[in-house]
Amino acid sequence: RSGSKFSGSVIIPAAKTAGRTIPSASPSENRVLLVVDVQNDFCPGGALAVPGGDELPTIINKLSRRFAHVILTQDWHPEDHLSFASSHPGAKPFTSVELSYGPQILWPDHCVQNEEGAEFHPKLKVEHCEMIIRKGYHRDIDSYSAFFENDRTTPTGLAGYLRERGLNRLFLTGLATDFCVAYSALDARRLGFEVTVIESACRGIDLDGSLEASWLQMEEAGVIRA
Ligand code: VGL
Ligand code: ZN
Repeated sequence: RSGSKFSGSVIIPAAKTAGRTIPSASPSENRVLLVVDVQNDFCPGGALAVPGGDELPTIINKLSRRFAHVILTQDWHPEDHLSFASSHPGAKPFTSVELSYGPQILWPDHCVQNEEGAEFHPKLKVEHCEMIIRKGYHRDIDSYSAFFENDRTTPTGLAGYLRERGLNRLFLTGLATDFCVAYSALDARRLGFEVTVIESACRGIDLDGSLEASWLQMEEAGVIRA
């Protein structure tokens, strides 16, 4: 429009967090940091504690300042979720059962909706996080991946969000390396995204060698291990 003092582009000042400049999101910025399940129950003292999980908030806070786009995931189960051993009379945690969609490991009750265990770790501070995607809220099906529930077909909507916004280079961090991080990374590759897993910003559960097995699978699928 003639007479406007703006000539097409608008300069938006970069947001500031803890004295460090966060890159402002230019339309060409296609990198996104995905922070998987950094919640109380996955940290020492929690119901399904991952060793070293409480080391991640500081690491991820710092890392996040290099990303204009950050998305968090939150494991978010109803109290009678079918992935809980307590929902299967006589069953013990860390054993496996056959559900309609295949084998499912049974876990201690964890990340129950609206309880403290489901909250993000109090030291995790990513003010510019643009979306929180909850998963595992359908009683009858678990969801390790941020993209699909454990039937590997019911979508969470994350792929659509990323595609619509042109965010096609994913950097994964969080808990647990060998479950929710690995499943998310593998699905993201299957969907055609570029995927880097930042090993120093992840921690694993390692059930029966699951940590090494998940790295093998990820590397075979073309995930970049950084
Ligand atoms: C997870 C087991 C059960 C994870 C979530 O975040 O890796 N693992 N629910
Ligand atoms: Zn869970």
